[in-house]
Amino acid sequence: MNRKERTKWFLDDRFGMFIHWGLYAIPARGEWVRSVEKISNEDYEKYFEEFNPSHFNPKEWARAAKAAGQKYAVLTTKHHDGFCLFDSKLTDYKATNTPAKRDLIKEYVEAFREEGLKVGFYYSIIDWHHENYPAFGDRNHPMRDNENFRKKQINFDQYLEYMHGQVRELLTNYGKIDIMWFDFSYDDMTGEKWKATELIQMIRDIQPDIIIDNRLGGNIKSSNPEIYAGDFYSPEQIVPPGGILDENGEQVPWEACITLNDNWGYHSKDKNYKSPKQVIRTLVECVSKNGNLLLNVGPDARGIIPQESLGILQEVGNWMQRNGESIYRCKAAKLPKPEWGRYTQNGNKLYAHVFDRGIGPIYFAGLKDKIKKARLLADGSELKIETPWMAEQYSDIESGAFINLEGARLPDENDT
Ligand code: FUL
Repeated sequence: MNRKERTKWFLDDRFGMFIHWGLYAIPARGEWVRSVEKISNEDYEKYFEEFNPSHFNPKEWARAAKAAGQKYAVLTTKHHDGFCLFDSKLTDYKATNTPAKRDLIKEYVEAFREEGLKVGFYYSIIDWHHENYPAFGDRNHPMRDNENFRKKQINFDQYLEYMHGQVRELLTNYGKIDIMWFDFSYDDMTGEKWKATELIQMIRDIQPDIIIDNRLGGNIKSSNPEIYAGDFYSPEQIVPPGGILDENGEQVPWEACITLNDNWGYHSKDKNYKSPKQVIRTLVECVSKNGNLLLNVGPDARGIIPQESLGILQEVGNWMQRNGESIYRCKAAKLPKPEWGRYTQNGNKLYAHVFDRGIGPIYFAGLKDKIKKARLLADGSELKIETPWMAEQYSDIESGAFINLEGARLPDENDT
């Protein structure tokens, strides 16, 4: 399988749930807390000793994702703090050794599969806990930022063996996995420092169809994009203007990962939540530029997704129920960017997502001939076409409706 074939389902599905969860949910100040606050090994240890997510029920997470219209999920199997939610034979630093005493990844995979969702693993190649992980401590690489480690002699090869071994475990012990989401390589760490070629080869040997993100190789450009660039790009907290093109000007698969508030991991004081409307717009924005949206939730120490996040997901789900047709299997339309919103397209159906009502009819510039039929997607009602290229009535995205223009010949891939 080549990248195009591997990523087909992914680009059709368009919308996924990112889940950041680990020991850092206990201090509840975000997933970087250990590095940012320079917490020592000993002090961080207390979270390991007390980790006991009494309300952990991944079936509920899966149901929330499904109800929101999300088709896949990606969960942190190990974040930068090195704590493993899975039962790795290669470390004691894992959920089965905490009071939780469970392989949380196993339960996650089963629950999400049961709801018919695709399953992904986030895995941090950074590891602040492993004794052979380098103690970068400068401003650009505040990776561990811990005095205890600064002068320590390390054997990086041993870390690589551990890291590769854990990836092998993850892809061997939990059945078919759909996405491997590595995080992250910084500029001076080329893919080869992580032995990325070898790693990717191993992954493809175990799970040939899995898709892999682009974070193994830093910003290194490779002559073999299948290897270093991964299967998809992973812009963070941003929807790249114009989508993402490769050196030849071809669209490449991408997925914007975006938080619901300002943190990935649970933060008890962060109430800066986006509105459901903003989230819907962002999803539309991604699809209108050929991208996916991986929307994050950060469950708390008990394993519960914050109420605010659940509320947003529910509203997005209501919208998706009526309008999902304009998201799944859709892509960018080859039309000039409209003033009133965004287009998505699936075959000869053009979806006009109206962001701003304005006062008059809306105009569809660039169509090859006149519109034959226009309907509100949310209820199927007829829309009056005033002149061949203008629709007089329309609703807006807030009320969950927009126009489905059928029949007009649209510029397609063969049009220049
Ligand atoms: C970043 C990480 O450092 C964050 O903690 C988060 O996991 C985000 C998705 O990727 O690079």
